[in-house]
Amino acid sequence: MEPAVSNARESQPAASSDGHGAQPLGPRQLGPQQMVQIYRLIYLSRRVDDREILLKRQQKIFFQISGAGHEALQVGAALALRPGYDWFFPYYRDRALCLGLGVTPTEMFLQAVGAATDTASGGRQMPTHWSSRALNIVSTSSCTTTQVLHAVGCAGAGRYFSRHPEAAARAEGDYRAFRDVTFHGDEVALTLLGEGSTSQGEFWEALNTASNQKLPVIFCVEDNGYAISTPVEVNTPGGNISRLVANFPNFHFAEIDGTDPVASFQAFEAAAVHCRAGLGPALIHGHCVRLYSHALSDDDRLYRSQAEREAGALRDPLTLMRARLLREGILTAEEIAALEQSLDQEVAEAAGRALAAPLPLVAEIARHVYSEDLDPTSSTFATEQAAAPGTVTGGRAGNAKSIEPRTMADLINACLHDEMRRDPRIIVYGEDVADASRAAVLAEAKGKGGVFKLTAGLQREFGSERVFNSPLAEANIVGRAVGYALRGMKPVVEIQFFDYIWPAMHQIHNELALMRWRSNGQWACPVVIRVPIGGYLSGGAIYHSQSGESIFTHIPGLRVVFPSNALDANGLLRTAIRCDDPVLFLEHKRLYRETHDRAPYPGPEFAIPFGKARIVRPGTDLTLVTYGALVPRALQAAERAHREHGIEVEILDLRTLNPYDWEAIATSVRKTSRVIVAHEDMLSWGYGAELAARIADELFEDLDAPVRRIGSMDTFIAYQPILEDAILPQPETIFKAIVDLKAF
Ligand SMILES: Cc1ncc(C[n+]2csc(CCOP(=O)(O)OP(=O)(O)O)c2C)c(N)n1
Ligand SMILES: [Mg+2]
Repeated sequence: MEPAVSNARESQPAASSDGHGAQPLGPRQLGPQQMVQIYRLIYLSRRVDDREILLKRQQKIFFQISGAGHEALQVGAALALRPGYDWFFPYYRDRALCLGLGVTPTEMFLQAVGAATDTASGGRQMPTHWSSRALNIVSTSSCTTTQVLHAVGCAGAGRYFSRHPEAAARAEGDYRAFRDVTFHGDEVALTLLGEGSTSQGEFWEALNTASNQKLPVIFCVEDNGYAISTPVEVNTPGGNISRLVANFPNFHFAEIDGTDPVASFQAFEAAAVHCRAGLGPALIHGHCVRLYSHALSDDDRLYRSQAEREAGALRDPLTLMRARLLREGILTAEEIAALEQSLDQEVAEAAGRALAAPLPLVAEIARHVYSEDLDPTSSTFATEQAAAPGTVTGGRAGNAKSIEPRTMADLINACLHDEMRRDPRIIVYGEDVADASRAAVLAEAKGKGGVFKLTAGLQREFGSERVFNSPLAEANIVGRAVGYALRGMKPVVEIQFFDYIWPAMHQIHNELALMRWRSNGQWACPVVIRVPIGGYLSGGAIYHSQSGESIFTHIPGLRVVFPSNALDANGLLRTAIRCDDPVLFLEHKRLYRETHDRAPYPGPEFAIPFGKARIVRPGTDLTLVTYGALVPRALQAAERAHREHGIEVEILDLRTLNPYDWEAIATSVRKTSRVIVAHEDMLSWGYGAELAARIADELFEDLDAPVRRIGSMDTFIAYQPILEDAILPQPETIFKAIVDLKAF
């Protein structure tokens, strides 16, 4: 029996996609109705492209990139998978896929004009940067290849929820109240990319985990032979990606003619069967053609021969499918003409509707940079008074009595234990964070639990599904976290050293932090990234001692936390985990085991709101704004200034850098009229520059002296301790600045 095919949502082949019906014996053939549907989608996609090109030339839209030549491959995928059930991580060429899944031409034109009612982004993203919550199409960026790691994380989340359905339950009091979970147990994640984009490391990082964990991800490489002007053999050694990936275990592979929609449909059906059965991922390599230039701003005559362009035109899937309908007697020429005419009409009306649509409001630009549901500065997280000291169990702190002071390392570990007990959606992964990947060894060995032992005992208590080692690949860690969090999970991941966060920077800066804003609030990924940072340890040298927090406070959408003591680390980490925004949680390595910053375990409900500075030392003569490892150094300097000069310095520990407590700074500066901003990071372009500028701007009338800054030298951190000491600010540096500024 042939399924109805009036639109893609109704055209799902029952046999393979719900996992319950009998599997087809061979590739399933498509009936006439489905063949017409395929033609309809290919034609519609092409006409939307062509209309957009016209609108761009008329300057009514501002960007255009087409899917012309890729449609057959994508339509095959759309018909084989299930929108709103399976998950989709497409790229900019995937117009025909999205039409097949149920995105309407009107929605596409609304994005092209940047309308307020653009359902994908509210006028924030270029056209073809898809997003639909209802259809499970996750917001896509312009970055080539980032999406493949999201798909892997998404598939991991689906598996996790199907094994731990209790974790999907709604819960009040934290991010879970706003992150609803749906899962089916046999859903697949489809991600698509161009052949040029397979050169990105993230592609290989995604294959790695999908293969290793047998995740139900279908990778589709849309091979049009070019990445803008660069031909395939430059990107792909040997010119064929299928040959390069062939040895990844657990994969189902198919290399197909991507201009043939039936072959494509059959390949996707077979891939989905493999994935839904839990056998592993699949990769479909479709050879298609790029019929137009890369985008409207490109001219392919500059780098392609005429003969090649003419040969490509002969493989146009639209022409091929039209000929097939005629050849197979499915439609007559007149019927095709009538169908095309009605689709032309549909496209014209859709474009007209979009051009008349309201434009976004300038007043709403800042909406959805952060969660509008849960404010981490709010009283929800002000439970410091409710602290109920108890006994720490598990992990590094062992069964220590509550009143015994514990180190920052102990109390971070204790918070992770507490929160993982409370919230089954938390997973912890990163490099070497597990006690032992080969868990059997734990019967005799203590376990690693992180190079700084901050995650010690977590795997032992919560198992290898919730606490595990990642591959040695930072983009993999953060990219997958985005995918997990999109599904409602709470990844609390570790980057082993701040110095090695850079491979993940693309994911942090371009994906994690702006998923919510770019999708106009539809998607969010409230991940916590824990990162050991800083120097003062002697011997850390260039690649184990750097700071660089201002680079991250410069990213809208990302919260940045930097505690200076054990108690704050415990309470702020709890807020980071429970809140609904992505958080970079910076842990100063030198403070991990200091004795001066220890505190008794404050109990499992102790939270500190973001954006609330702590007055470390009250004073009247001068304000010193600082954070992290400079807090104890500033305190030393202030005590000396008091002893030797009678100067009373007020020290503010900011605790969180984004948001930061402007009120506390302003109140103190109004009182003292003198201010120093001190940090360990380099002076130039550092965090202090922003604070100094704002103080000078908004508190000018209150100042009796210039705003001073203290930071490290504008170099890297050297290995030899004499050099490191000279490079980093010392208590002596701060003392001198205090005395100097007081005398100004
Ligand atoms: C990370 C990144 N680098 C560079 C670009 C600029 N860029 C956009 S598309 C593209 C070529 C992509 O080629 P391919 O993956 O083959 O996809 P196609 O456009 O051919 O479908 C490049 C270099 C980008 N968007 N993202
Ligand atoms: Mg290409």
